[in-house]
Amino acid sequence: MKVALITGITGQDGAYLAELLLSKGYVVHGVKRRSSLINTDRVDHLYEDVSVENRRFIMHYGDMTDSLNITAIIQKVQPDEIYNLAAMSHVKVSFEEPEYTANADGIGTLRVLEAVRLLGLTEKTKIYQASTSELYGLVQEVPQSEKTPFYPRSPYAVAKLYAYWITVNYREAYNLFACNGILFNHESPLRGETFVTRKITRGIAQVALGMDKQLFMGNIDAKRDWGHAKDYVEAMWLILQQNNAEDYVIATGETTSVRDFIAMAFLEIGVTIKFNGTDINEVAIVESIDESKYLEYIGSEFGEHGRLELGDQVLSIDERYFRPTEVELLIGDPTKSKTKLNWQPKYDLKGLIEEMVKSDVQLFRSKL
Ligand code: NAP
Ligand code: F7E
Repeated sequence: MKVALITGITGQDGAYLAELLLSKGYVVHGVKRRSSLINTDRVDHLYEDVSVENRRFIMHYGDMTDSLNITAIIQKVQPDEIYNLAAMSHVKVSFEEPEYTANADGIGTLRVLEAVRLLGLTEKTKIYQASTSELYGLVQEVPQSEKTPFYPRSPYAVAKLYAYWITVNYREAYNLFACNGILFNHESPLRGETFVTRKITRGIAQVALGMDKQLFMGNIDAKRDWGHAKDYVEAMWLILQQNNAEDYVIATGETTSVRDFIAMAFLEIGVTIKFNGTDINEVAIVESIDESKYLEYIGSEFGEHGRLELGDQVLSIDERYFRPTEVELLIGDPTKSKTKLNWQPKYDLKGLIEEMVKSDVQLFRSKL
């Protein structure tokens, strides 16, 4: 049985990856942070009590900012594969916590690599580093491939730039099997609530159920290459199953604006919206409603604001969500991962939106 260690197991990707590896027969160890409230919701269904014999899902307390702890966990687990997913992953928040982000996301990666080296595990342990399309930032080429130069635009992306290069350096210097997956945005019903897609699907569910009046958004003209997290964790695993350690772009090859994502998500519940106005004065209003679709989806119970009606204003722009420096356009070129890894994503954007909206409508209906 192969043994995997996942840092960031309580996050979106950590949860899907743990499920995937367990389904492949791995013993899965995960690093979770101590917090005053329980933070393991995404993996609670995988939990096995300490009394269970031959447990295949084991959690360890840890933090990417603590070298001794990271080294001790790796020494204890003796993993065949490490998936380094732990990070302060929110781009906007990284402007407010730049030093912590550099420590956890940048130096944290060094801590993992150096622990493997110092523990004499370079022959045994393969390492996956969660690199990101944010490295391309102010894009130097369209679409972005493994060869496109980087131009990071946030403290998060700069920290991840260090992590990217220290992974390459340890591969070249010490012959470590260490790879970067340069993953473009990937989403799911498990996505953190403040990332744009989840904020939209949660917001639409609340507005449609009369629990809120409208969404407040930042730069809705930004474009992203969005895929489904379930497809992307499969790529992480494939990257570590190759004969050679290499870096790969994982993307769909299609880009969509935040504006179009919002319109598509409203359409999912039968509501067509129209954008009016410009810049920070732009709003969206309800233009038409497919009654049977809306009611079939939402049911007949509504919160204090009642049901949606034609002409309702359902979105405003709020400057607080703008970033000091923005990444306007991302679109990946997945040719290498499709040909070399034979990676084939199963979801398209419509399927992703449908799953996320359904899940959030169900979530908020249960709170009515
Ligand atoms: P996520 O949902 O924000 O999860 C991040 C995980 O890291 C959580 O388990 C979090 O723990 C943990 N973590 C944060 N700081 C830590 C620290 N100091 N020590 C230990 N653990 C820490 O992120 P995700 O979407 O799953 O992304 C996984 C990784 O891929 C991240 O490194 C992210 O930067 C990168 N990435 C994501 C995308 C994307 O579109 N999702 C694309 C490219 C790259 P808590 O649960 O306790 O907060
Ligand atoms: O923003 C715009 C925002 O926060 C996407 C992380 O997983 O993917 C993620 O980073 C776009 C940006 O993701 C709001 O300005 C508009 O242009 O969902 P996001 P991100 O910044 O692309 C990469 C690949 C990672 O590696 C990161 O870890 O949407 N936007 N209005 C908004 N964004 C947010 N969050 N909230 C808004 O109200």
